[in-house]
Amino acid sequence: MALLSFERKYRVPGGTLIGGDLFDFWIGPYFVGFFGVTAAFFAGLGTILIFYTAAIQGVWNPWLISVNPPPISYGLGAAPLDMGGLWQLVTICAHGAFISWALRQVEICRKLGIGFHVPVAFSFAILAYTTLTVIRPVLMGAWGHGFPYGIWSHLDWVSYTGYLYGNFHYNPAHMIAVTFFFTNALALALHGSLILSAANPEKGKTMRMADHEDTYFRDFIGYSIGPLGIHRLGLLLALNAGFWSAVCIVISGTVWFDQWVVWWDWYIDLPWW
Ligand code: BCL
Ligand code: BCL
Ligand code: BPH
Ligand code: UQ8
Repeated sequence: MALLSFERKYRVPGGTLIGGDLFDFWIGPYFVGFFGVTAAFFAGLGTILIFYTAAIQGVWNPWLISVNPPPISYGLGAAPLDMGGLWQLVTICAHGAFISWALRQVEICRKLGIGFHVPVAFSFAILAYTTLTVIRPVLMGAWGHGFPYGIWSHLDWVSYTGYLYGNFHYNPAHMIAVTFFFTNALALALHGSLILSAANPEKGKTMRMADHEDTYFRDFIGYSIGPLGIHRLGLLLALNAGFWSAVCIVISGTVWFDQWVVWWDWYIDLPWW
């Protein structure tokens, strides 16, 4: 990617969180920064450790490679490398890489003088990951409750963990999270199609702008949320999807131990039926 001439104006020094002008430069299109170096370090080391695990297990089929957490019996202690210790190291590297990634976003925002909305949004994804691999295992007293890092094995973990609480669909926070994911896709389908309908006309026709977009929905359903509003709504839906996902799994096995369908007994027990 060539450096576009107008980009020179935006490639300003400063705005870093740490280390002053250390690593305050670009390589090709990438801003490096202190957190670019730490991100590259943790991502590289974590990836090497995954391949090292594959090597000691002798498994090279990508679908079957799996870095497994320690057995529950190790509790919250450090496990030997081949008994889940590698999973613990990869988990540390993953946190190092993800958090560095978010802080590098913050530095880029500061350089450009824009808001921190993207790193804030990404931190909800990190929160969901941390909930699965640190917060819930710590609350339950063993690293063994984390999910294994493998393409098939992590799906097995989801299925197993779901059935541990009967039908996971009855988890009320899971219901809220699923509803946010579905609504999010609905909103993006409406937004993507509406923008293309106005901003990408046939050859020779003029492009329409926000007033046409507004008018379409006012004509159609009597209300338009507006061009700024739809982006606020999209962000709200996506962050809630991540947040309620974290909630639905952290309460399973910490405050709720039974089948999730039993939780609804309060509803059957209401006095007026
Ligand atoms: Mg999962 C599926 C990664 C947590 C439930 N999951 C997937 C696959 C991909 C993946 C292999 C497609 C995801 C996707 O398109 O996302 N899952 C993944 C990662 C994490 C994770 C990296 C994580 O937290 C670090 N998954 C979880 C937790 C469950 C879970 C434990 C609740 C969220 N996941 C499921 C279910 C399914 C997946 C259920 C599937 O059906 C699907 C699948 O087909 O599995 C086989 C959206 C993101 C993008 C489009 C951006 C691009 C992301 C790419 C594709 C990720 C590649 C990951 C790579 C193989 C991991 C190795 C990294 C290297 C060593 C650097
Ligand atoms: Mg469920 C969870 C939907 C059926 C058991 N389930 C979820 C939620 C979501 C969902 C609400 C996962 C999203 C999430 O957490 O993202 N489930 C869902 C739906 C159905 C469903 C729609 C359905 O039937 C239509 N679930 C079932 C059935 C159960 C069940 C009934 C199994 C039998 N479900 C569970 C269990 C869990 C869920 C158990 C969960 O643990 C999970 C959940 O809520 O987890 C929090 C959050 C996103 C992440 C964790 C990804 C984080 C990404 C990180 C930060 C970055 C990765 C970078 C990557 C490595 C980079 C790659 C390299 C680059 C590409 C170069
Ligand atoms: O850069 C980005 O996007 C281009 C950031 C990102 C984001 C952002 C970014 O800004 C935002 C706002 C979100 N994700 C938001 C969300 C949703 C709502 C909160 C939520 C649904 C979600 N992201 C989910 C997911 C998922 C799912 C559903 O599984 C995945 C796979 C991702 N997001 C992935 C990503 C990346 C494309 C990117 C991002 N979301 C973050 C890239 C990053 O952190 O790069 C630095 C790290 C590396 C290059 C590699 C690290 C390697 C590790 C050390 C080893 C691997 C460990 C891992 C645990 C193994 C897992 C194996 C699996 C098979 C299970
Ligand atoms: C080996 C090497 C690369 C070395 C680099 C040297 C070095 C040390 C650099 C340090 C810095 C560093 C750590 C760089 C790392 C570079 C790497 C490895 C990056 C990996 C990048 C990555 C995680 C890619 C994943 C991409 C992916 C699959 C994304 C998911 C799919 C989606 C959702 C794509 C979105 C499309 C897109 C680009 C959207 C952005 C966008 C938005 C959101 C928008 O709203 C908008 O309109 C206003 C746009 O238009 C302006 C957008 O473009």
